[in-house]
Amino acid sequence: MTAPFHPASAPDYVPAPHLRDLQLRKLQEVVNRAWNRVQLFRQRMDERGLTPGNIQTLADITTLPFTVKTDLRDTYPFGLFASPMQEVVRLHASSGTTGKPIVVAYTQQDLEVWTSVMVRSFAACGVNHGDVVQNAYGYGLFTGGLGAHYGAEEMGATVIPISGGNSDRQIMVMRDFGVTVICSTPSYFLHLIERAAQLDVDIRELPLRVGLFGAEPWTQSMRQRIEKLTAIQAFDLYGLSEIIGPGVAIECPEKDGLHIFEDHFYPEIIDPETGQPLPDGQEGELVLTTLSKMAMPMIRYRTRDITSLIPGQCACGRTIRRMSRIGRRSDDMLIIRGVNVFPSQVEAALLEAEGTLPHYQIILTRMHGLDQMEVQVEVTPQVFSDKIGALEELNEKLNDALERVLGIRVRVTLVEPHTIQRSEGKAKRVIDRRSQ
Ligand code: DLL
Repeated sequence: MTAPFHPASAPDYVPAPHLRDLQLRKLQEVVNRAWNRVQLFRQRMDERGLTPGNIQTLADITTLPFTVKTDLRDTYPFGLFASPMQEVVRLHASSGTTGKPIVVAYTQQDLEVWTSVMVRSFAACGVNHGDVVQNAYGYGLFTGGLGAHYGAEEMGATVIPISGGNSDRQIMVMRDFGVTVICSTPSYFLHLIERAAQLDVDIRELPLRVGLFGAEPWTQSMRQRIEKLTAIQAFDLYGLSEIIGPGVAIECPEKDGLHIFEDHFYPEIIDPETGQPLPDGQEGELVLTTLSKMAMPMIRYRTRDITSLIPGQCACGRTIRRMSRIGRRSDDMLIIRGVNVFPSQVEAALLEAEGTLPHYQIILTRMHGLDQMEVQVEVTPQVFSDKIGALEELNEKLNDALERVLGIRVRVTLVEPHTIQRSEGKAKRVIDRRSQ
């Protein structure tokens, strides 16, 4: 599939030497801004004996201090702002799982940049004016809703700001309003697919053709399931509140990695243990520096997301670099009886098998001091209504598949469709009852 060229995508094709020049100039500016205006950054530069003048080449970025999530919490709510409140026109916040939320700020110019990267994201997926976009990302403090909204609107598409939830209404709107593009978390879209079937709506017969899915990890197998069930093109959209929200990186029709909007976000990959930079192609933690942010510049922000920068140029012709899809975070690793387990490995193993539904949950408990891991997975009604042998056979198959992937034996429980709680936003894959 190739998408017609959209003029907003022009910066995606800037020759690399020009892009590097632009990045260096913008890096120098943003470091200057943060140094002059953000006390924590100034202090960390002082400790290293650095001033903005030390940034002479792009490679010098590695001398700069990292910023981490706790820096945002420790300076809650406004401690990292580089603009006075009079210039801040929007605040968003992300709750996270523990403690205080983190607060992020935007000037008018920051919002314009955000909108422009979302326009480029939609364009890369072949969306254009004339499309009808159902935006099922949550509106509110979460960046997903408004981020996608302004991008789609700026592009001239018709936006339906439906937000997450109320699935029956989502299906009605999708069918009656001629929706061609859906934006949501992949897990919520799976729920919509399922609900549509219950309501006798066949998504394959609707004009829906493209989905921009993100805000949570999802696997290639999950994409295949979605595309098979709905006959749409499913694209991976990446972003995080600290950097801007959705629109940091997007897949193109090649679906061979996500293009990072490098003219605004400078990527590095580091070894999460040592903090040392890693070469292209090697997997590590993604570190991002905002090159354009005014209200809240982030210098070398450690995302905790694990990926690699893909060497070479994409067949689509874009010059901006790509990263591989984010399957996991360095902090979602579970250690089960000494073995490292990632939920994405579980997802991939489960979805390989016929008869499973893409709804699963991992439940951790502790018995006699030993960690136990149970994987609950829904199976199709057919498997459930078949004779008992079919269930046992599938159970055995999944057990073996998981053992092969994880290296340990875990308990698989097959459950009926709709047993696992659905989420309207990010899915909760792991329930940890070990401390209860
Ligand atoms: O989730 C922004 C967003 C909204 C992205 C809508 C895409 C679409 P936060 O709530 O701050 O922001 O969460 C950011 O979510 O560090 C990743 O761990 C994860 N994440 C986001 N997109 C993806 C993706 C939004 N495409 C955190 N694949 C990030 C995997 C993702 N993980």
